[in-house]
This record gives sequence, C-alpha cells and structure tokens, in this order.
Amino acid sequence: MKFPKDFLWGGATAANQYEGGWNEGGKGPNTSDAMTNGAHTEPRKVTWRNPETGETGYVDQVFGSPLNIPEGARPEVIDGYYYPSHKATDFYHHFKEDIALMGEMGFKTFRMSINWARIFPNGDDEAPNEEGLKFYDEVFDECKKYGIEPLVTLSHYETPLGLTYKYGGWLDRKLIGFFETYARTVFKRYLGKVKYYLTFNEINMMEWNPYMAGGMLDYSLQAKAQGAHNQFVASAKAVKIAHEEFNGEIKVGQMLAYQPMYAYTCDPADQLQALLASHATLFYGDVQTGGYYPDYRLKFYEENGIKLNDTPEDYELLKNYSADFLSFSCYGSSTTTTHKDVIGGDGNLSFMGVKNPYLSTNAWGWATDPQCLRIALNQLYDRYRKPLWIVENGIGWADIKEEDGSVHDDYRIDYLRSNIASMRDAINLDGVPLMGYTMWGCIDLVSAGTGEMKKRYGFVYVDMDDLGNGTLQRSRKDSFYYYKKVIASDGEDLD
Ligand code: BGP
Repeated sequence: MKFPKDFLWGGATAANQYEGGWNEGGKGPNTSDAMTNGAHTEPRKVTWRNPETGETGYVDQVFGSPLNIPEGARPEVIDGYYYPSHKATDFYHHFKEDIALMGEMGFKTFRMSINWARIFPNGDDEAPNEEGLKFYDEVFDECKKYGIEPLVTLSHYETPLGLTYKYGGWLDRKLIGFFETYARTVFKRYLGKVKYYLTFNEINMMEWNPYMAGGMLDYSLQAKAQGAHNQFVASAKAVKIAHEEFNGEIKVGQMLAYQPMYAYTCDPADQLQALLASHATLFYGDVQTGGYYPDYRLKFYEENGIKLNDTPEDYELLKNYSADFLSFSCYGSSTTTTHKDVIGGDGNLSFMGVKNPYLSTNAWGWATDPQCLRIALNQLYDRYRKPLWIVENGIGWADIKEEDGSVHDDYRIDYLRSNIASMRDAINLDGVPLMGYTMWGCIDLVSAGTGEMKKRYGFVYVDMDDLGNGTLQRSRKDSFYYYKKVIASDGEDLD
C-alpha cells in the first residue's frame, strides 16, 4: 500500500517557537513574546507591567485556568526574564540552511506561520512593514528552489500585543477588519508563491487558553464565545477574499486540535461523557468547516446566558464561505471517565484526560496511540466530507546528541512507523481524502506548552538548551534518514 503520488509530505513549525528575530526588521511584540520559559512541572509565566504605576510582576499561565493579570496591568517584556520566542531556534537567520535540510529529506511541503506583528507591528497599522514582507518573500523563494509548497498559518499562538492593549484581543469585533487587511495583504503579496493558508492554529484552544489563542485577558464564558465567533467570521472572510479576489488560486483551511476521545469503560455514563467532551472540539469544526452553529452549542449558550454580539450577515458568511479543507493536529488520543477512582491524569496537558492502560506515554505524559490517525481521519471525514490534512503529529523527547553529532532517536522512528501506517490505512482501506502530512517541529524548536527546548520533536537537532545557550548548530538525527526513505518510497517502505 502506497500513498498517492501528489501526497504532500513535510514538516511543520510556527513562528513563535521557531523564528526568533523578535525585535528585528521592524517586527512588533506579540503575545508569545511576553511568555517566559517553564518546565514539565513548572508553568510558563506571562510577565506584566502597570503603565501607570510602573509596577511589574508575572502570573502563571496554566492550561484551562484564568490568567490573573492585575487590574490596570498588561502583558509586557520585562528585564530579567528569559523569553524563548525571542531567539527561538533562529529560523530568521538560518532559513536557507534549514530549508536546504528539508529539501534533502525530500519535503514536498513546509508548514510555517507568518508572524502577524512582523507584517503589521501593532496589528492595526495603516500600512504593512515592507521589511517583514520581504523576509517571507525570501523564505518562499528558497522553498521554491527545492520544489517545496508552503502551507502558511496566519496566526499561530500569537497576536500583536498592540491589539491586546487597545481592544482586548479577539474579544473585539474590530479585529475581524484588521485580520481581513492582514490576510488580503499577504494573499496578494505572495500570490503565485503560496497556495495554501490556515487561519488560526488550533482555533479550539480558545476554549482553554484565550491568551495564546486570541490575545485575550478575559477568560469568562461570554468572552471565549465572542472571541471564537469573531475568529470564525474572520476565517470566513479570509475564504471569501481568497475565492473572490484571487480567482480561486488560494485555498484556506481550518486548523483544529483533535484527538479521538475514548471512554475509559463501557459504562454508558462514560460513553456519554466522551460524546459530550468531544463536542467541545467539534463545535469549532462544525462552525468553520461545517458552516453552521450546532444546536448543542446554542443550547449551552442559552443555559449560560451567553449572548453574542453578532449580525445576520455573520451567519450568511459562515454558511457560504466555510473552510476549503480541514487540517488538524493529532498527537495521540484522550480518555475520559466518570469513575473518579481511576482519575489521576498524567502529563502537563489536562486534555489528555486519564491514563489509558493500553498506551505508552513519553516523559511529558503524552500518549502514543498507533491507531489515532486512522480513527481521527474517519471521524472527521464522516462528519464534514471535506479534504483533510494532518498538519501536526509527532513525539516530544529529551534527545541526546552524541559526540559525533548523531542522535539515535529510534523511539521517534517507531512512532512515525505506526502513525504513518495508520494514515496509510485510512487512505487505502477507508478511502479518506488526505492531502498531506507535516510532522510537527521538523527542525527542533521551543515547546509551546512548557517553553522548554528539551522537549524536542525534530528530524534535525538544534544545539540549544532551555535557557537559549548553545551554538544553534544543526545536525541530522537517525529519524532524518528514516523519513527521507519513507518519502522517497511514497510511504511504501516503513521498515
Ligand atoms: C500544538 C501546537 C504547536 C506545538 C505542539 C506540541 O498544540 O499547535 O504549537 O507546540 O502542540 O506541543 P508542545 O510544544 O507543548 O509539546
């Protein structure tokens, strides 16, 4: 069993974790720039300053909990802290070398994100920053040399901080207009160079982390509902612009964080809980890819007194300009139960739920599930009947580099082997239309969840530690050669 000839094999990255050059080339600060490093057991912090009093401090940024920045203060970069996004793994100065390595592996596609504040430093500027636009021109030209098709996320866990200060981030409908201008600007500039875009990375993270997902400080149910609505409308407008102003040459997809939700037992109460838990994710797919607000969500809004600031035209837009394709991240599965005695949780991400006894986990508690891609692909295709694209999958590991520069990451090769086989089965046995696969963090980069460097995902090792010390030298891991062989054989040779 093979993959289709035109299957888009590649890797994925994000500016906030990979690009660096945070204050170079006219770029403005964004939300990720005010986030410090953390550790497996230590949350990342958001640092703040009160512009009136000059007082500074920090708050923990914990997945699923509110961000308690004091009244009058705002997220800011403060001296004396380490901020991993500032240098990241320095794609800004290494892009030629890195894209050459991708070319060597045989990549057909490269998922990256444009740093919004590099194009519009405050988010609401009248004119774009030419130096920022030029940087990505060079990146896309480099991709072209190796026949690599870029897949570009417009907003990956970063919003220009200016938009947080002035408007409270995505809570304000005005952001729809700023995003429209941003999308139109880059669609036009890179026409002929970039065909595939995604609007918001893991848009459903609005549910648990409105600061990272939308530059918001208000974590109330009302605010999250409004922030998500505004991003849906902005995404539909991006689709409309792509279709109507660029002759359909550009395709705009949705990006969802998705992992199949399992019930821990066959107790119907567990089955029901798994179904209801999956709604928290599927709601985002239903609106952006399905084109409609699902009844279970409208009921929830009604019961909780949530009222959207919306217009009838919003719903027309959502219906007529739903996403062209649905992309998603999937690292493993989640398991849930009503049987409190087994609830303990594992790892740093509560959305993984309870420990599944059939699966092994990495040091961060993330479960490796050999069937998750086939299950996810079937579930999502059954529901939406649109082309799919796996844009994140992979395994974080504290890799060890040997003296000669080699890294023996057989655990990553095992992970890839089973995950690639799982999507191959979905294509060949179930007929799911899958456009491509981009393995997460193809060149080592900073972890979004913990801000650590040691949680590595790449085929290429980058010499840098958790505090940014190191030569930034790149070296090929064993998985580099494995992935190269897989791509060269169209996914047939997985040995
Ligand atoms: C996804 C994000 C990525 C990436 C990945 C791995 O949720 O879209 O930005 O970081 O998860 O997570 P982590 O970096 O926390 O290991």
